Amino acid sequence: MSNVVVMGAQWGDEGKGKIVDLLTRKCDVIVRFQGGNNAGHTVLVGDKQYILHLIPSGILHPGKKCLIGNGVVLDPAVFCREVETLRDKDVDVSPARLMISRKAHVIMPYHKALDVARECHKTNESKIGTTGRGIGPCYEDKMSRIGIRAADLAMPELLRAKIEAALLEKNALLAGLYGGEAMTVDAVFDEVMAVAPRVVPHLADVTAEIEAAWAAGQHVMFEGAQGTHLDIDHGTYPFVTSSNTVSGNAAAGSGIAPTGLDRIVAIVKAYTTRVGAGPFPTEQMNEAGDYLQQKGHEFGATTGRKRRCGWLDAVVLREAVRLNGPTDIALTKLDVLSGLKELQICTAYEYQGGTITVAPQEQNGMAHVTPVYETMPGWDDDITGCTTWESLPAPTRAYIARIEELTGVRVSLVSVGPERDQTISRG
Ligand code: 2SA
Ligand code: GDP
Ligand code: MG
Repeated sequence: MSNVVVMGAQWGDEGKGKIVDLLTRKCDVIVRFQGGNNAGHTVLVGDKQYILHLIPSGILHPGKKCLIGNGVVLDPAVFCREVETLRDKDVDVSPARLMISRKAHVIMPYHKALDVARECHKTNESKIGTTGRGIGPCYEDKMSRIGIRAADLAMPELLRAKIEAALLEKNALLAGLYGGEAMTVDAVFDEVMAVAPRVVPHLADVTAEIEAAWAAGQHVMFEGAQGTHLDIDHGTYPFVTSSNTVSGNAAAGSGIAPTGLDRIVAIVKAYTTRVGAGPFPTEQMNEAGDYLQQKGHEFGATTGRKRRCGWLDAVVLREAVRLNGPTDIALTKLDVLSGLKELQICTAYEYQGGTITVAPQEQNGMAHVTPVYETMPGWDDDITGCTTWESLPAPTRAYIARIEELTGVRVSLVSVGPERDQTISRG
């Protein structure tokens, strides 16, 4: 393996954390390239569970370097808390192995307040169900060219001036439009400066770090967050997150050329989940959905919200294949399907009087499709102990083969449980 991108093919929570952790063994450097602490990547190591929100999951492997790229939005207080939690568990989080791009944008207190205020003031139908972590408002400021970048944390005068300029607008919204409390420059400045000295030693030139790794013959992994259908351009807009989650952003979001990306692994959950609002054609608000939710322990890793659950959607997957160009698929949570008599796979949508096999492009088009299903036999066997392809029940292998047919992509990894060794590699 050379340089690999790991990205979610559905609406996030496909099990990226586990697969990144697994593939990290063959890599030397792990880079986060988009999103922020809205992400929740769960990794189980023995009896210890780690949920990483901001720091690349590779941090759990001693000696590997972890980089937070320019495409990430960084909440400095959350960064410090996550560093401390990891340090308490004896993980090395020194600046020598954990670095932040100077160009990454900083989530400020007013971003979080705005995120929450906006959601509160929306009608029920238009609420996005954000994580409330300030992600959208921070990316807005980046695009409006008034954002605060990580490098500014080492330049208090510039930081203060930028806060002053930003608050002119933010207070008009927070206090004026939404009727909340105005924020003072002093309070915001002091809050950020209280943690800045712990962040500044981690600032680095991420491009240079990756170049140095390559010059030394090392391999780099790019760890995606959220999923393809939450992408700001290609997802179910406006019910999306505020960054590009597709594989192409691994290059722009970490400051390298796209020619540096060799392998692209799409993480596919064996069924579909979504957390937050927005269309979800194969959602099952019935016994089957409850079964998946409970057996799969489908709760948000950041907010604890119950995840919505439904059948596998091959239209969603084909769209992900178009947008990401995966070389192979890692199929996760197959064990959760054990015990279901029959499995449904959505192979197409009925939409506007016709049948389509890729996602509609109109706003909220996905809310108006009717899934076309095919039925496959389920299996009763507990597969959590299977370690080889041959030991999987025949209906399980048939389900995987059908996914390969419907997507045109090879399933190279099969995950049958949350643990590192509950994975079947097909080479
Ligand atoms: P935001 O906060 O602006 O990014 O929210 C916009 C939409 O993106 C969804 N979103 C997510 N969906 C799945 N998983 C995410 N991470 C957490 C997890 C979520 C959690 O690992 O479980 O704990 O709730 C994630 N982050 C953002 C979000 O639900 C909105 O639909
Ligand atoms: P991510 O955001 O894509 O990293 O996924 P999350 O960590 O938010 O959610 C995936 C959950 O599924 C985590 O609790 C994982 O420990 C768990 N998990 C991952 N792979 C498997 C699997 O194959 N089987 C089961 N049962 N759980 C898994
Ligand atoms: Mg998650």
